[in-house]
Amino acid sequence: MPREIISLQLGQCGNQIGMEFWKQLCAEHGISPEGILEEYATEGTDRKDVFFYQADDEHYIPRAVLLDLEPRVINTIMNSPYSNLYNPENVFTAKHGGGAGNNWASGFAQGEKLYEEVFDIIDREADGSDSLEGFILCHSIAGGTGSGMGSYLLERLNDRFPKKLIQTYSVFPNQEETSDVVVQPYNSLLTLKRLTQNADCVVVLDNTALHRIAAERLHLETPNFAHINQLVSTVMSASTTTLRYPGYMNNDLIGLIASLIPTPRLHFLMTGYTPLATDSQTASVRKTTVLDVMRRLLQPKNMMVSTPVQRQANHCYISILNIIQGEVDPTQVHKSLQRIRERKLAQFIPWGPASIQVALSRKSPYIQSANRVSGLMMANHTSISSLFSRTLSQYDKLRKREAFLDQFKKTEMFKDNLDEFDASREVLQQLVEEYQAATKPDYISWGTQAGV
Ligand SMILES: Nc1nc2c(ncn2[C@@H]2O[C@H](COP(=O)(O)OP(=O)(O)OP(=O)(O)O)[C@@H](O)[C@H]2O)c(=O)[nH]1
Ligand SMILES: [Mg+2]
Repeated sequence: MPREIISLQLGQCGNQIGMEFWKQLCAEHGISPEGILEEYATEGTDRKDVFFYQADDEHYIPRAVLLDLEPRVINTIMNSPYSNLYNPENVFTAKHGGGAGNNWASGFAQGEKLYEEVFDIIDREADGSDSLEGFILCHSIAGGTGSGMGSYLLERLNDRFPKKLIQTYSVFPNQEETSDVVVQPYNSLLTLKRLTQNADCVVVLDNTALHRIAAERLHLETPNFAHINQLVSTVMSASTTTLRYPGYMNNDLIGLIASLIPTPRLHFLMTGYTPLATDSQTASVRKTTVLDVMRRLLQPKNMMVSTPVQRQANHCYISILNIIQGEVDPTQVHKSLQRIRERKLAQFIPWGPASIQVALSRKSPYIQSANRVSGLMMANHTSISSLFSRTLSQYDKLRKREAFLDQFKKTEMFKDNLDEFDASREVLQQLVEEYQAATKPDYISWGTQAGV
């Protein structure tokens, strides 16, 4: 029985990364941009039906819903070679087409108004699956549509599908760029409340780190979104390989999440991937081994989140899952883990049994790769909380000056008071404290002490 997953892509960023994800999935499964199985794609042991369904004429169609409040990005997709891939009934752009103007409150309010139309699509898609496991939401947290309407969708998905999992791929803004979006901290804070309360698992994609990795590792002077989204789609596709190429473990989303998230709120994951494109130039002089890959995955510079992983005091791993693809002898895995333990390369939480989990996964037979072995690390690490602390302090600065609140006050939610800001701040502050508490041995009793 397939455990199907419906993906919802929202706003500019959500649709742009979603687009790259589907391109990559098509390539890996031998599906043409029109949704037709390529002649060479005869190796039928992959599981396409988690992410695709077949139409009456056997076309493969993504279980994807494309949503935006402005038409530009979706029009680009619909004018690309992949325009016939998607179910046109699942493509929705708001009629007025004005977007949410980088304003969370506007995105949220528009989401409320479009509730019927949007959930007609989502319900139909859900009814069309045999055994729906959950949803994947792709969006950014800093704009208006992906963040505001995304927040609204997360709340409603929770009500309407209480038993289904919700995983998000959430893009965090680049901190090193002086942004033209002054209200980013407001939008991020309000979204992070929903990501904390209404999602089961958030894969954090941090534009700051992605930008740095693209510049340093891919030797690009000025990386653009196309380069960065290449990294994003690599991570997104690698993180779903165990679902698409089933092996002996982590064959469904719940298994993946259960192995990484021991306590419900600490569900924000970092990722790392190796080797990246130019690393493979060294392939001719180096034989990639499992130990190489696992060791490199533990280096902070490979993490796609801008927190120095090991250098920070006290911070530690709650869990690690390495998804290793390629020609791997399982005994190598065992030896590598032993070596990593001996060298104490990873610092784990003091309150639970912790170790690096490894899933060996098959990879697409249709894509050539220069490397024998590649790996994705998905890690639950307490230093992710430094991203939230940063958002809190940026928010506090703006809020103290009562800066840029006018647009928010024009909306229903904020017209009488700013309570929603205070509530969101509270939730995020609590989250930071919980991550802090998780670095200590008595974390298990923290919930009762803190009264949450
Ligand atoms: N990685 C990545 N980040 C993006 C991309 N497009 C936008 N972003 C980031 O997303 C944030 C802005 O959000 P958008 O997705 O453009 O906004 P939106 O959801 O369309 O909302 P509005 O346009 O305000 O209605 C900024 O932090 C951008 O850096 C993309 O293609 N890739
Ligand atoms: Mg937009």
